[in-house]
Amino acid sequence: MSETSLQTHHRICPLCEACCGLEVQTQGDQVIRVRGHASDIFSHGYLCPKGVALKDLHEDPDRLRAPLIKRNGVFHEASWDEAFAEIERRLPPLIAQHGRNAVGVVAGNPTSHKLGLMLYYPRLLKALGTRNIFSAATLDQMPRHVVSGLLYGHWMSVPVPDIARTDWLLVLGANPVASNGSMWTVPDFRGKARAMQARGGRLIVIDPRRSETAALADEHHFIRPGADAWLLLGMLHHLFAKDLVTGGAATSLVDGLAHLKDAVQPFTPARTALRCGVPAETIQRLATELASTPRAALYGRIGTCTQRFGTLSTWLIDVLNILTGHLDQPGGTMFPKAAAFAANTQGKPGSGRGVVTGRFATRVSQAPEVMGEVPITCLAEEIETPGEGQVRALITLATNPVLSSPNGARLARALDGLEFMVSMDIYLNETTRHADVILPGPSPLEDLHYDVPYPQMSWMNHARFSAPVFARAAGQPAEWETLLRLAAIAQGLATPHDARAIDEQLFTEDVRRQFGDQAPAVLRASAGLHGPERLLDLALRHGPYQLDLARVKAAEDGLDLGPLMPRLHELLRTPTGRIDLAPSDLLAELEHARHSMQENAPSLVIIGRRDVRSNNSWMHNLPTLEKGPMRCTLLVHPNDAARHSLVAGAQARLRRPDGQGESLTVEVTITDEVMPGVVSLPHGWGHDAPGIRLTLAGRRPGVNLNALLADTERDPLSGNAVLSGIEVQLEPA
Ligand SMILES: Nc1nc2c(c(=O)[nH]1)N[C@H]1C(S)=C(S)[C@@H](COP(=O)(O)OP(=O)(O)OC[C@H]3O[C@@H](n4cnc5c(=O)[nH]c(N)nc54)[C@H](O)[C@@H]3O)O[C@H]1N2
Ligand SMILES: Nc1nc2c(c(=O)[nH]1)N[C@H]1C(S)=C(S)[C@@H](COP(=O)(O)OP(=O)(O)OC[C@H]3O[C@@H](n4cnc5c(=O)[nH]c(N)nc54)[C@H](O)[C@@H]3O)O[C@H]1N2
Ligand code: SF4
Ligand SMILES: [Mo]
Repeated sequence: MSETSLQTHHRICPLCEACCGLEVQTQGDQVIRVRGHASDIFSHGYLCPKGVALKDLHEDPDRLRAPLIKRNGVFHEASWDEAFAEIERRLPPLIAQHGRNAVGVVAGNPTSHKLGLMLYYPRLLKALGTRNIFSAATLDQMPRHVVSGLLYGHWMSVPVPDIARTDWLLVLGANPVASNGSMWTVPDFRGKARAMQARGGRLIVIDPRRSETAALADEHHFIRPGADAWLLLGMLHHLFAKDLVTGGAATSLVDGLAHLKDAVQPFTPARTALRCGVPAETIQRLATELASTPRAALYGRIGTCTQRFGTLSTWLIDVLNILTGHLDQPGGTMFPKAAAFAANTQGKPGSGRGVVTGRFATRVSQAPEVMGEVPITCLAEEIETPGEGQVRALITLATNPVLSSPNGARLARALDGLEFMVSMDIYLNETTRHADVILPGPSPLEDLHYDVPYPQMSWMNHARFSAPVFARAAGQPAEWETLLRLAAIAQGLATPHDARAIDEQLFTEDVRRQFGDQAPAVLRASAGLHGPERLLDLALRHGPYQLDLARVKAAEDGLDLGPLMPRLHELLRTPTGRIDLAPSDLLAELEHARHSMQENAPSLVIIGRRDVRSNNSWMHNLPTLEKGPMRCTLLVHPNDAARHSLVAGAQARLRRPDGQGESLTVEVTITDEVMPGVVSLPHGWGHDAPGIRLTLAGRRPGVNLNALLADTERDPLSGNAVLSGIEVQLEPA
């Protein structure tokens, strides 16, 4: 084949949870174009502008291609050996002197989209043995994990709407038309929602902003930010009051119904309507429709998670689905069955150990551990506060918490106070500029791909693998190799440099432990494979479909493993093999919700927003996405604009009345798409820090919403940050 012939590669997009199948056309070492892979069994050719921008990402001159080491405050390019030598020189002595908890780890969003990071990150954690583990999960979906753990016995047992068959879908606090879905892998949500509407189904959206998804909906209702729990409680009250609690697959498995019924008595729709701003008649009608539509589902996401009552709201969503007979039913919410890596397909079907939280707590704020980690909003104080267990060194993996975590400005100062910081990241950005060593990963097109978490939350069952489009540049390690080398350094191994050898040893040990007598046969079956591919092959062989990597690789369009099927009986991993509908922690939260039912709405609160051409904090440097109007503007309702003497395009100053955080100066867009009393600003902007290497993003930096938000507000059960519904003051700048 000549150097110049066109080649077509099929790739799963690693950028967001939709996991679209893409077709990448290349010529030699150039990307010619990216489009949807029409015959992909899962996404059928759908893609969004970010998928197209993979070409820009691959070509971005600012993307790091060699490690950087900081000396006297200035970054210098270094070889990989020099970078690891620097880490070996500085990290082990810190651990020796101050103990294992002196090293903190923060893992970010792209970690979950990378096979190597996902499978080898636990190796690094094990080698470090630290309790100071933080991740974007506590800025995002931790309430979902807690509820899945409490009700179904595993953090990752996440029911998703069966959109292919539902006739009524209520979406709270999610905007899948812009975000392409989350904790629900559903490429082309718009197309699937339209198909539902075409068969007579209805889409209803509850959101303080008339979002892109609300614009598509049959019905949209504003809700006071942070008040979803009261809407849902009103619905639940109505179900009990009108005897609308129906049978269904799950009801024979539930305990605690009587407790629950008692506990929701105070939450009449008349009362909860005042708190959430949705009229009582609407609350009652939605509950009746949910109960009387045979195929119906409730789905909540960022808006319902990133609030003070995040776990309570998420629990209520599941409770409503269960009590109306929709959980585990076609057209309701169902549990996907992943081909690999799903704990709910392992071990004895139908019962298990369940989950516990709070096995330890953070040193400064005593925030309980959840799912092996502690709230990211505790990171700055753990770095700043002296004493035993203080975080003195930090390893960041694919994360930019200075922009993505509340009180980013404080966190930036705290990072400067560290004795040592290593970042595995592909950019020199607002967070990694504080590092001493930056270790870049390869371009996504130089990496293989298989999704670990997302098939556990997908709209249909499937298995898809993609090979790298391009070989990695000479000397560039895969990220799993970098993680193993870091792990070996942390453990003080004598020869930490040979990632392949370390991998061999760890794999063999794991297989012997897990398979006992069968270990030799298991090892033989994976001969010739190594690294993440070998772990994937093993997981596929021992998964519920008994596949193997060769079979998945051979399916160029992906393997269709069928529609979602009822599986609650075998999926449960609770100790009782049943669902406790009324866990004591949640009944306690109901008490708190009852106490705050009378709270008055502040006159102005802020919420977030996502735009289809943006991805959290890190894709603003790509020409395809950067085009067009500025996206980091503050949406203000006309009444509020008038009240604060603001005109369209004016600059406004935002601050918190409690004096926390920093004030922001931002351009105003006046629109009635936001509810009166609510302003909306996207997160992930503010690319004006000194020393960063984001040329294009720096031309229109925007402002950092998270510099305004406080790191003191959390949902107590999950440790999730409160990012929505925070009181602000507005004035002309
Ligand atoms: N106010 C407010 N804050 C929010 C949110 C909100 O709604 N409102 N949303 C929250 C949510 S849901 C999330 S998930 C977090 C996300 O916050 P983070 O976890 O910080 O993730 P990103 O902002 O996506 O930043 C990703 C980082 O990974 C790097 N990166 C990209 N690709 C790779 C790769 O292949 N390898 C490596 N090693 N690095 C890579 C990027 O350069 C960037 O530094 O933000 C949260 N912050
Ligand atoms: N284009 C793009 N896609 C993305 C991302 C991105 O940054 N850009 N980020 C990815 C990530 S990490 C995630 S986690 C997902 C998130 O996916 P989604 O959950 O769909 O996130 P958002 O688009 O922020 O939608 C949240 C909606 O909740 C509303 N809302 C805010 N507060 C409340 C409230 O108190 N109650 C209710 N009912 N609604 C409220 C907001 O107005 C917004 O419309 O998106 C992913 N996809
Ligand atoms: S929606 Fe866009 S970013 Fe998300 S997986 Fe599909 S192409 Fe990639
Ligand atoms: Mo997220």
